[in-house]
Amino acid sequence: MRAQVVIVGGGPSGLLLSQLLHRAGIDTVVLERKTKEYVLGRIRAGVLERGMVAQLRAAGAGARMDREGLVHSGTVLSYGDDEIRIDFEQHTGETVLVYGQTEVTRDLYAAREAMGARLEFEVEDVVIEGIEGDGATVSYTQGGNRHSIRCDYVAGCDGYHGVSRKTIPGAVRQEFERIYPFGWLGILADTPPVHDELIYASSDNGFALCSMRSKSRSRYYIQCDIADDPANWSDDAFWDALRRRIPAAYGETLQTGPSIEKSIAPLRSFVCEPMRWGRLFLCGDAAHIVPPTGAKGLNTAASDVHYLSEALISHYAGDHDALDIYAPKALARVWKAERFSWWMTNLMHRFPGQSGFDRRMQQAEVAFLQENEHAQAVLAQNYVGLPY
Ligand code: FAS
Ligand code: PHB
Repeated sequence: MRAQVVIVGGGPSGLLLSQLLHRAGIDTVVLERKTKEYVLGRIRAGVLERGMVAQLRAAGAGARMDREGLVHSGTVLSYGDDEIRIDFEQHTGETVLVYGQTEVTRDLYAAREAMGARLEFEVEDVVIEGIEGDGATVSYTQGGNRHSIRCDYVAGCDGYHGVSRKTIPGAVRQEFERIYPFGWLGILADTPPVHDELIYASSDNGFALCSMRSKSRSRYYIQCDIADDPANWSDDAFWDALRRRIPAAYGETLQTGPSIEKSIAPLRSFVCEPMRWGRLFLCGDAAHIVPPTGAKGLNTAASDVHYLSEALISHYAGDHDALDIYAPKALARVWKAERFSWWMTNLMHRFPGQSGFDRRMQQAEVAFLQENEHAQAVLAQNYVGLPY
């Protein structure tokens, strides 16, 4: 088989990239380790930056998002019973869209199938070769048979645990990491959200996030021990812990119900440099991970895809310098997303063994945010998404 670009990974990065390239006449194949149903069963991000919204529309996969997505013009940060509303529109003129990653992925699969895309599922033992030569080869096993695809370029969109990052020689790769000493226990419930905007709550009992998927489906998270297990948490225990972390006024109106999903996400900051090696380009979680506190994971994958799709389209149109621009440009925005996510995580969480001084530093940061419009504007600019 042959393709201009082989895309390893059929999550949001791989699907969005293949859709944008296909619409520009560039031939791709997407190789996905799991089944489509498994990929769609993942519950992950919930907030889309303006850049991601624009890309989904450009990919012809934004119609349901525009119908069902919830436009949010601000968010609430609370500290005990004190709360600050960050007004995105006042500070940036922009909003964000609340629309789950699961639905984004579903819409992208529908768009890819409508275009007759080459999507290969349940592939195993993917091996990427020849990325330093005059053409690459990607081989894989599917249904017990070994296949091989010759291609010009490979996009590694296979997430943190994928194979593409490890294809870059270890002597070349530089990896930067911070692992946080806690996780997020998240639940999905068919209950009306406790507030019409998101609430990022910090309290002496730990962090909580009140989010949503629609006006009748809520998504809540509480900070939990890094070694915790969802099985340790009854629904009632979760609701009680959440109530103790959000302002009392919201705790009194919180509508609880049975959880329909319960899982724990570890928190880490991670970046791999370079994001390109020869004919291999890394995109999304394959190259970087952020703690979800700043809602930047999926959205930074989207900016990678924007830069890479533009570079490949320019390259195939004859601009042979275009590909050299991808990695430095993507990485510059990745590090700004890493900084914001790290800052939000340090601001809002209770760290085990945190000293009294560190706690006062957090409280002083929140007090400054409460009093200073410019500080609120900086948070708003980062949250709605820095320009591409
Ligand atoms: P993904 O990991 O989504 O997709 C990679 C795909 O590659 C997967 O489908 C995988 O099956 C496939 N793959 C892996 N290895 C392969 C191989 N060898 N061969 C072929 N295919 C292979 N972000 C937020 O903004 N907010 C959140 O609340 C949030 N919560 C998260 C919770 C969890 C548990 C995780 C893991 C991430 C979360 N994220 C969140 C970040 C998440 O949304 C990612 O940023 C987003 O999924 C990135 O998309 P991809 O780069 O496509 O990677
Ligand atoms: C979510 O709705 O899953 C969500 C929203 C905002 C975040 C993280 C997760 O920062």
